[in-house]
Amino acid sequence: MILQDIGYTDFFIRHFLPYKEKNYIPARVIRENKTNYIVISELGELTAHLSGKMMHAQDKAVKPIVGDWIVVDPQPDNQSAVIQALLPRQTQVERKSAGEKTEVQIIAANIDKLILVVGLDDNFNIRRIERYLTMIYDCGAEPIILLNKADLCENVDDYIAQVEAIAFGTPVLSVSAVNADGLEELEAHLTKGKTIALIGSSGVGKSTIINHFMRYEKMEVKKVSDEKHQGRHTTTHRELILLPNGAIMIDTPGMRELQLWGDEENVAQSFSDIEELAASCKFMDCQHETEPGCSVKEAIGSGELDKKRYKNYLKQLRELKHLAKRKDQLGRHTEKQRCKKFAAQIKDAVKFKKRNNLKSHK
Ligand SMILES: Nc1nc2c(ncn2[C@@H]2O[C@H](COP(=O)(O)OP(=O)(O)OP(=O)(O)O)[C@@H](O)[C@H]2O)c(=O)[nH]1
Ligand SMILES: [Mg+2]
Ligand SMILES: [Zn+2]
Repeated sequence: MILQDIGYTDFFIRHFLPYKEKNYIPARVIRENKTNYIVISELGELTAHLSGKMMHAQDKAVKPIVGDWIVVDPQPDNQSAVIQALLPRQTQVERKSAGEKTEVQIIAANIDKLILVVGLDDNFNIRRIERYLTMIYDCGAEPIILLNKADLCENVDDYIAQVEAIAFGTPVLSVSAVNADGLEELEAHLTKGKTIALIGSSGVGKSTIINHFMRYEKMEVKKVSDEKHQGRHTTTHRELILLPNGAIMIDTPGMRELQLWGDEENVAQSFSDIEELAASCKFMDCQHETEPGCSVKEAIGSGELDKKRYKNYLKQLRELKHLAKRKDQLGRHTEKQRCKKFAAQIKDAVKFKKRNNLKSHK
C-alpha cells in the first residue's frame, strides 16, 4: 500500500516525524466499529484499539474518526495495532451532536471535497440545504451540491436554479444514480488520491452512488421493500472506500436532524447576501424591524430577498448565539473560535470606519 494513494500528504509526513523513532507507523482510519477501528497502513489493513490514555480522553474531538491519520504501534501478529496518537486534522466536518448535550460530533476528517446529496423527490427542502451550507462552508473542504433522483423530477432545471440562487458559486450537479445519468460529470470531481465525503439525509442515494463507482454492491442500499420503514438508516457506520479510479470516498449514515456547531461567522458566510444588505442599512445596529432606511426590509418588499430565507437566517443566528452562550458556560470555546471572535470584532470596527467615511463624504 502506497500511503500517498490514500491521502498521506506532506502535512501528515511532517506531523508524524516526532513518532518515527519509536517504530510506530502512520495509518488511516477506514472504519469505526463499536470496540475497535479498522485502519490501513503500509502493512495493509489492521484492527486497532485505542491506547489506555486515548481511551480515557474526555474530549470527543480528540478521538479518531473515519478519515483520520493516526500513529499506531503494530503488534507482532501484523494484524493488530495500538493507537498511540491522533495526527492534526487538515479539515473536519462538524455538527452539534443530536440531543441536548453541548457536544461536537465530527462527521469526517481530512476530506478535500464534501458532496451534499439531496433527493429531487419529497426530500427536497431548500431551507435544509441552507442549513447544510452553513455547516459546510467552514469545514475547509471544497463543497459540491448533488441533486440525485433526477428521474423522479420533471423540472430539474428549476430546482438547479433554486439551489444555485443560494449556493453562491458552489457547483450544483444533477444526476440519477439508478439510471447512471450524469455520473460522468460527477466522476470528474472524484480525483485520484483526494478524499471525498458524501453527506445528506437518509435515503437520498449516497450509498447507491458509491456502489455505482465501485461497480458492485459494496454498501448496503435501501431495498424497495424497505421503503415503508421511513426514518431507518440503511448505512449505520461511516466508511472510507478506495474507488477503482483512485479517489477515496467516505460514505456516512443519513442525518436526521442537523444542529449547527460553528459560530455566527458561519452564518455570515452562508447568508452573505443578507449580510451585505444589512451592511447598507441606514443604522449600523439596525434590527431590520421598524427602522427607516432598512435595506433588508426593502429587499424583502421588492422580492429580491425571500422572506423565508431571511427567517431561516435569523433562526440559525439565534441557534448559534444560544450555542455560544452554552459553550461559554461550559468553557468550551476553542482557540479557533476565540480567534474568529476577535476577527469579527475587527471586521465590525472596519465596517464602522467605512460607514463613517462614507457619511463624511456625503
Ligand atoms: N428513483 C431513484 N431512486 C434512487 C436513486 N438513487 C438511489 N435511489 C434509491 O433510493 C433508496 C435509498 O438509497 P441509498 O443509497 O440506500 O440511500 P442513502 O443516502 O445511502 O441512505 P442512508 O444510508 O440511510 O443514509 C434506494 O432504494 C435506492 O435504490 C435515483 O437516482 N433515482
Ligand atoms: Mg447509505
Ligand atoms: Zn435593516
